[in-house]
Amino acid sequence: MELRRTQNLIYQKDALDKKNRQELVDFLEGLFPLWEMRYSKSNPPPADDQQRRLLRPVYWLGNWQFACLNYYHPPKGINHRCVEAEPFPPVLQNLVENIENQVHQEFSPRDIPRNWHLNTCLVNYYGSQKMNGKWIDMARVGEHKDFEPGPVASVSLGEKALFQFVRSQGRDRSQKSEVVLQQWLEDSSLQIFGGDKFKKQLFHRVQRVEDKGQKTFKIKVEDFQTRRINLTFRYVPDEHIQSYQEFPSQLREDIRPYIETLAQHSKYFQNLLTDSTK
Ligand SMILES: O=C(O)CCC(=O)C(=O)O
Repeated sequence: MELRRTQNLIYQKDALDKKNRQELVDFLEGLFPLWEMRYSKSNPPPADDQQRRLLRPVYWLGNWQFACLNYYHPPKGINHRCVEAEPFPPVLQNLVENIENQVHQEFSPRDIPRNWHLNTCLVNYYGSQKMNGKWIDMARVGEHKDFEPGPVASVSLGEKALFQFVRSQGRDRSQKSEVVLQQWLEDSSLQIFGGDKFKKQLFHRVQRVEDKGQKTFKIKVEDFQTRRINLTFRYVPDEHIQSYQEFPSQLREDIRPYIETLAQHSKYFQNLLTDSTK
């Protein structure tokens, strides 16, 4: 098994064996991802942006960070951002346990927050969307940081993606960000990054996803062809994950249509709606 390490960055090719990969794909193909809008009634777009759909469908496990509530961003953005969601299925529990062990072996304790454990998973679906009869490639993610504390682990399936750590030029769009390090993330690979450099100083992005036409997934999103799935595992302090019922009524109203859509296929979200009407 090929393993590449620099300080606070691990890349492991073939981290999933065939059986685990297939189990994971079966699980993912059974999900019904959401295509979320960035803003909502109580969180309208700022002056320099407009209401828009995210570039890709997503699914969250552990807790759901709806884009329209803004993502988890300590120290200020910790309340009413993370809605308790479905637990990790067994196929992910084993994987997560292995990753957590690896982090404790390979990372310095100063880069692992107290109580750190991977309790949040964002599943990103990369591919093309059919618009006015034409397939448009949407397979990328702009530069950003993940603000959940501690190391983040990322598992990739499908076509390989060019992942880059960049030094950002901020809001000055005339200047290109400087690529500091890049890595092709291959099918069944695992990447783990943490520490100040990779989490706090540099941004990261997915510049493009190969389109060799071989690897596609049966994902239940209309007019969307998925050729790559990425799972990023993160840690949100448990006390910042709140149940839907604990959210203020305006925020519940903003996300209720999403919860209702999820409830069409998920027992967990069906029960959540039943409980919230009691
Ligand atoms: O798809 C990837 O490899 C990266 C995803 C990512 O940057 C994120 O979920 O924050």
